[in-house]
Amino acid sequence: MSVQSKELLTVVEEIVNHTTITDVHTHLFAPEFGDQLLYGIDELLTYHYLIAETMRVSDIDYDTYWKMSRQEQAETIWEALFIHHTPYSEACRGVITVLQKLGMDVSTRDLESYREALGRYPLEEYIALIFEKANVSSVVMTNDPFDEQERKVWLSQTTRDERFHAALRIDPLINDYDTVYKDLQAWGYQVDADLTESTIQELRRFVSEWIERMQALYVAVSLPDTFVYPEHSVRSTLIEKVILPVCREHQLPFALMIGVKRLVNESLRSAGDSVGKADIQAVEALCKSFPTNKFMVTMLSRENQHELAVTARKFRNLMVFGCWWFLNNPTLIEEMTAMRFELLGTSVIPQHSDARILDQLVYKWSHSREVIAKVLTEQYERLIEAGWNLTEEEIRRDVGQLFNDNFWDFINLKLS
Ligand code: REL
Ligand code: ZN
Repeated sequence: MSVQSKELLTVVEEIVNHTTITDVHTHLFAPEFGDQLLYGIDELLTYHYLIAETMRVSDIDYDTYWKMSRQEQAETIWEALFIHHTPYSEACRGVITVLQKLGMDVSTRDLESYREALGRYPLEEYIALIFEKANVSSVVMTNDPFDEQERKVWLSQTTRDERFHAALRIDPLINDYDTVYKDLQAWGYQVDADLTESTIQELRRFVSEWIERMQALYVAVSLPDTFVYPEHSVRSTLIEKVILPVCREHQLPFALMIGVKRLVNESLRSAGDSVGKADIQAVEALCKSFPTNKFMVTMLSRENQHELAVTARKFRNLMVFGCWWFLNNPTLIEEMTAMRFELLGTSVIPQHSDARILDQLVYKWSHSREVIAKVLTEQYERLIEAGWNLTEEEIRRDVGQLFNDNFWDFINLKLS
């Protein structure tokens, strides 16, 4: 049955809210990874986005903050951002949305009562509750084989919670080879500082073994705003000679997250990264030179978004995903999503959560769903005005593609 203009928003919202999501990029961990899985109110409040915001409104010095226990840090942030100021920034509102959706009375502003109420859940129950409230069916983790704590789990663990997929993250290899080749040597790979033919072979073996061990869905890296390709550099050689051949062999996408300026303020630690506009030609050159490789790309600068969407029109091996980090704000999600829908139709992965704390799945997705439903409704409205008959099944199909199928189809796509 065709959907009429006046009921459109309600129908789209209903479908958008009830379609379960595959979250293609998070920093969450399966329960097998122990305390690497962060959750609960103290973690929520000490999210690095909120640390940066606290430092703007408080005169606490950095060292004092970092020396505090996690609970004290959370209390400092709660006082600064939620009691002495109004928490309407996106990251602050996120905490309120989580508390509200978990049934807390946010009008009391009583942190201790939230701590007690949420702390009562056994972990397994809490994970199930958060996945249900967020209506997320599975998430992709960010898995770093160079991280000692994580590595140990991978080397000893054989089973994994099925809701958590793996992505092999190789930032240290690509961005810091001069340091990490020594780790690789210690782990039994015959590699040198120079990228000789035998070193290349060994590096391929390393990447391949970790893809298999993790059953990774894709290989990923974050790159600075200064990233260029091709160039005479270790990074370029590693991408061309190691990463892309292995990705081809396993038919996995290579995900590039471009535009981060790491640690512009070191005192802020994890909150100290910033953004810069990158050169789209690197993406164009990769997609063009390696037509049988698949690339998932997100860029951090707002200024890169239009050219990225245009580049995806030119290359079927490019899948644009998410509104990353500083772009994950309603105004920017709306602008970017509308532009992507207009340029790419349904062939985009509009969002990922980037959740670092389990509970964040609830707010990141409820906030994004609201904006995506609005933008989608506007697209449909224009079509209906042009005389197009739209059915509920078609809306369901589209939302299914945006929230799940586009990702899974791209993972399974074989380009030869
Ligand atoms: O995957 C990344 O590199 C980034 O998303 C993270 O490093 C960043 O800290 C994250 O929390 C942003 O949302
Ligand atoms: Zn991330």
